[in-house]
Amino acid sequence: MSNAETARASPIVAETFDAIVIGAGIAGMYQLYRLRELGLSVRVFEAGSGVGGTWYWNRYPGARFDSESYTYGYSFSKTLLEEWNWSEHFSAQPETLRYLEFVADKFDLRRDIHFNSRIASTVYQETENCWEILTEHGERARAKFLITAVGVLSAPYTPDIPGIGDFKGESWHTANWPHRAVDLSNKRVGVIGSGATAVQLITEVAKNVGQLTVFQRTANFCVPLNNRPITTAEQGDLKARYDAMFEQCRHSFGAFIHDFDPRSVFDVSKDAREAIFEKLWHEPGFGFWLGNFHDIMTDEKANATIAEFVRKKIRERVKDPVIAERLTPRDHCFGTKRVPLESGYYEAYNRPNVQLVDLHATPIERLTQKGIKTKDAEYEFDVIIFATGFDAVTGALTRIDIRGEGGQGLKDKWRDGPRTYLGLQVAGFPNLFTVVGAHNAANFCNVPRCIEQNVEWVTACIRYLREHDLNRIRATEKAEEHWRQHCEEVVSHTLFPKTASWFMGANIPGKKRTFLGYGGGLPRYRDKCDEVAAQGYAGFVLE
Ligand code: NA7
Repeated sequence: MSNAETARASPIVAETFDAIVIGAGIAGMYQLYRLRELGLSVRVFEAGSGVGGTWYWNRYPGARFDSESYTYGYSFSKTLLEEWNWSEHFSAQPETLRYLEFVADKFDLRRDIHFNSRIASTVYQETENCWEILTEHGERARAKFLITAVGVLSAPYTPDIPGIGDFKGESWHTANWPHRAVDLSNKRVGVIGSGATAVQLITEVAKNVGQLTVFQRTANFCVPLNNRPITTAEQGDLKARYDAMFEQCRHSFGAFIHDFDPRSVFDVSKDAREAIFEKLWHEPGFGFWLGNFHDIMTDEKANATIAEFVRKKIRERVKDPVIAERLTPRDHCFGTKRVPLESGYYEAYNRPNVQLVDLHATPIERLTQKGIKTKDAEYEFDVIIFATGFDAVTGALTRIDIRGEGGQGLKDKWRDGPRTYLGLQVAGFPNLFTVVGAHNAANFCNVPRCIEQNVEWVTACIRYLREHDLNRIRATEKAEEHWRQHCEEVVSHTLFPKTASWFMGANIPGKKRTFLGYGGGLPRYRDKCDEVAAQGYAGFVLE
């Protein structure tokens, strides 16, 4: 019997709460804080042994966020904003985890969080109108409201490569990096993948590894992060500008302090355009992508101008022209895959201890006891690192056995792509809220900004139900179908659907290829959510 089956058979009596939250990352912690304010009894179940979600799991060298630190933290508490000092414009994982631990302590969150408790299943009990959850250790609990705060990129994906269990050295996925110091100096290390994670990891590891071999399938358009420490003088200035920065984020497409230039690439001369690209190239963060001409995301001809600019930069930075060409993306438009931000990534390939294997030319055939065998060679390693990404957006939910009305499974319902209403509820799953769920603006966002919007909407909804003596909220099939059509319509005007990416679910074999987020940006998404609430939760049935 599996752990989950053993647990199902166990007679443990379920504790009952007003609300259960799954996940103690940025979203789950904030949801707990807000529901406590409403006076609800809340229990958070967290798979890890500490808070932090993404920042708890992703401990690989080089891990850091690509949002400006001061726009990434919670905005809800003035004292928290005042007390916390970020040390860099783009903070690294250890500091971000310390920040989230600080928040947990400050608001005394841990007393309602049950750690080391991965949820195996959750079933809606129709007669009692409650959700019963079951952890992998066999613990049960019940609540009227269930809120999933399981993250966008939290279900690690390791490809099913033949011989994967044969390798005798050490091996991890980047999201399961060991919680101990890892010494890679003098080691022979193989990295599979070249996405945003690999780009951060490779840059850092290359500096002190014995020999590093990168197995790349698709080259990416990487752009400089331009990170630097925050000086003491800047600290005060940034704090004085918090309100203005959060307001700016509220109104920008991706909730960053960068927003698209309303002009077209072709509104300016070629020289002027190149000068703008050059200026943005030297600015910090996502400005080069999300602060660029708006039509780079909608018009292939406009996109070609910026794609060529980045290709030129790669050629300038990588000394060996063969390696430079291998690192040059030619099969997708700039920005239709998540743009990795880098701090010396291309220069890593100028080092004598780093080599790049092009998997298009020589695919991996299998893992062996000693390493990785491609079509033309066997590479021997002490350590193999899988930087192979995530079953994004839907994976963390479909890996839980979630059963709604009539025993319907969420995984079955989403076989042909996610179906949600506002990315916050699913028809047939009453009183279940999916914070940062599928078809929700939070999937293409400076995530904490969207998390706050999601959590505040859910909290207001639960408050409304309580104030009106209502016990149940469920999305109608009709509203759900309208939302699905709206999401598809919005993204059809962009270049996203043309590229195989995790945004499209295309990185997971067998997963339906469809845009998993909301392509209309945060302001438009928020307006839709607010409109629904103002109409007494139109599209939902309240009972
Ligand atoms: P990504 O962006 O999904 O990248 C995963 C990488 O792994 C990518 O280069 C893939 O190549 C590669 N991959 C996946 N499967 C294989 C197999 N079977 N063989 C070889 N290479 C493979 O994940 P990341 O963790 O880098 O980034 C995820 C997000 O985290 C990122 O967008 C940020 O928001 C933070 P492919 O491109 O599919 O050819």
